[in-house]
Amino acid sequence: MLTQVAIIGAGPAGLLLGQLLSRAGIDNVIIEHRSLDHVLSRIRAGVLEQGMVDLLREAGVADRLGREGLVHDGVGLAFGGALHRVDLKALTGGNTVTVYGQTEVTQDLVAAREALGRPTLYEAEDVALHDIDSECPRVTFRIGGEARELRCDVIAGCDGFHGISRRAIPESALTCFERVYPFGWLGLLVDRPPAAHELVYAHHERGFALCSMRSAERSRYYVQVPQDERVEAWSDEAFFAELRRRLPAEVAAAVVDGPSIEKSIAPLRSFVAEPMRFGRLFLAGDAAHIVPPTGAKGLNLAASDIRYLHDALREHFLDHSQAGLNGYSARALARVWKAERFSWWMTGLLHRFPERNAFEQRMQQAELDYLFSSQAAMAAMAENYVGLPY
Ligand code: FAS
Ligand code: PHB
Repeated sequence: MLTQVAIIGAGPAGLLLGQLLSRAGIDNVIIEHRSLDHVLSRIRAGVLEQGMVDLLREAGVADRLGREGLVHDGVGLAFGGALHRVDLKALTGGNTVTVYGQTEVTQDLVAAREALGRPTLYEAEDVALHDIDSECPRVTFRIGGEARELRCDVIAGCDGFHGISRRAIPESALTCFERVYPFGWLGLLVDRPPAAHELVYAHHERGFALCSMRSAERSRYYVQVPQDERVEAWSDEAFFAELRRRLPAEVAAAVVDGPSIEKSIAPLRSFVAEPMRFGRLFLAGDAAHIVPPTGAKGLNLAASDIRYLHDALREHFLDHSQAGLNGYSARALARVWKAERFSWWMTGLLHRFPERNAFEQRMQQAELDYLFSSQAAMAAMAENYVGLPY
């Protein structure tokens, strides 16, 4: 098999890149090691920055997003038993966020790719990259036991944190930065109306909690749990009781219980691999970086990476210029590190860190007090939350 761009991974990054390249007339094949059903079953992010909404619109996959996405002008922060609203729109000169599940984004991208008739090879086994520092890189894999090879000009490593693309880069050529947090997020999805019309991030002495949503009928909740917590230890009843303990009274009273349709624990880490390129292999999305979900940046960073990588590949294939590809890693990392900082800051601000000493606990309290006593501090938080410019 031969193509111009081999894309490893059919998550949001790989599918969005495939969609943009296909619309530019650049041939591409996506190789995915899970089934389509598994890819579509994942419950993950829920908040899209305006930049990502604009990019999905440019890719021609934003019709349902336009109909069903919930535009939010503000977000709630709760601490000390009180709920404070951050007026994102007023503080950023009109910018907002859109609540629309990553699952829906993936569905829309899968449908668009099928409509274009572009190839996505699901359930590929033993995917391996070869000659990535040559002008003729190759991908080998097995489908249904049959050995296959895909020759290409460029490989886009969009296979997430646990994928093989980053690992194909020699360790000597890669520098990794990481912080693993001493807790995780226990998430629950329920078909009940949300507790509030905007998201509520809650700091509480028992631990962090988040009230989010997918629609006016479907809610997404999270509570901070110890790093080694098991999801089996949590009944739905126990989850909702703990969630209410961590929320201001008026929000807790509005939480509507119901049977969970999904319940899982996600670990929290900050991670960046530099550079995001080796030869003809380019990393994008979680393959190159991970943020704790507190700042709702993971999915949105995948989108800005794809913006930069798509533009660079267009220059390479259509204008025969290497400038974009040569500048891709530095350009993407400049935005990645700012989102890493904001996600790390939001996580430090809102979570309970049992290992922190008394001084560090006071620093967290002072950070919260300062945030709500300073218009400048609130504006800084707002401009990062809605998303820094691409
Ligand atoms: P993805 O991991 O989504 O996709 C990678 C794809 O590559 C997958 O389909 C995988 O099956 C495939 N793959 C892996 N190895 C392969 C191989 N060897 N060969 C071929 N294919 C391979 N972000 C937020 O903003 N908010 C959240 O609340 C949030 N919650 C999350 C919860 C969990 C459990 C996880 C893991 C992540 C969460 N994220 C959240 C971050 C998440 O949304 C990512 O940022 C987003 O999925 C990034 O998209 P991709 O880079 O496409 O990676
Ligand atoms: C979600 O709805 O899943 C969500 C929203 C905001 C976050 C993290 C997760 O910061």
